[in-house]
Amino acid sequence: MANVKALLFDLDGVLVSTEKNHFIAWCETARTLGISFSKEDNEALKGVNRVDSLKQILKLGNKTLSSEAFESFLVFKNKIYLDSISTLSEADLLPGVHALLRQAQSMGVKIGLGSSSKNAPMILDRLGVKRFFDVVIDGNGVTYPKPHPEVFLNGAKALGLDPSECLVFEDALSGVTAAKEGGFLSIGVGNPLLQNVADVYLNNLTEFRLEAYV
Ligand code: B16
Ligand code: MG
Repeated sequence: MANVKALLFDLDGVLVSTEKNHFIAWCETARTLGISFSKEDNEALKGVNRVDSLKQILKLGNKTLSSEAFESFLVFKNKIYLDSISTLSEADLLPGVHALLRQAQSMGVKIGLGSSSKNAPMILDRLGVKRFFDVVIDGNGVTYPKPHPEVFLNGAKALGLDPSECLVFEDALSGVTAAKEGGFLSIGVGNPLLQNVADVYLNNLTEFRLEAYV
């Protein structure tokens, strides 16, 4: 595929390995709720926004909460998550990220973020890579969460591009589904479960050759 004009990146699990921090925070939340929650259960939450993730955990435990309690567990989870990433810095960028952002920028290829996370702006800032992004679409600005394609469609639209001119990098099944539904070429990164699902699979971003797509 040639003629690519933009790269749209997921955040957690693609640019930075914060998926493990989300997992730890959800484990603690589930434990407090008396619900057993495994690594396999967590796989279904990757890329899924905070509200839908808690709904899925409650479903696992066959539990319901009042709207006040639901809200307080969202705050509880986010506090554990934020505490666990308090020392996040540029050193936490995943392999190949910085080099690819620099290369894309120098080649005039646009760069966008398509994340479900409401913490995305703060995390980009802490990683020191905000300056590379031409557009940031995150959990604060979408109506329909992944696997709906809105987050990536909004990114392409903001850049004035067609999905066929953009690549989407994702570590989650929900995100690859969103990319495919939106008409984007999906590049699965760092999650072997995506090997037969994404259009292209990479162990990490050092394996990506931008020259082959522009
Ligand atoms: P927050 P991504 C997603 O980010 C994560 O994959 C998912 O684990 C998390 O629950 C979701 O963001 C919401 O994050 O609680 O920070 O708003 O992978 O789409 O960049
Ligand atoms: Mg992700």
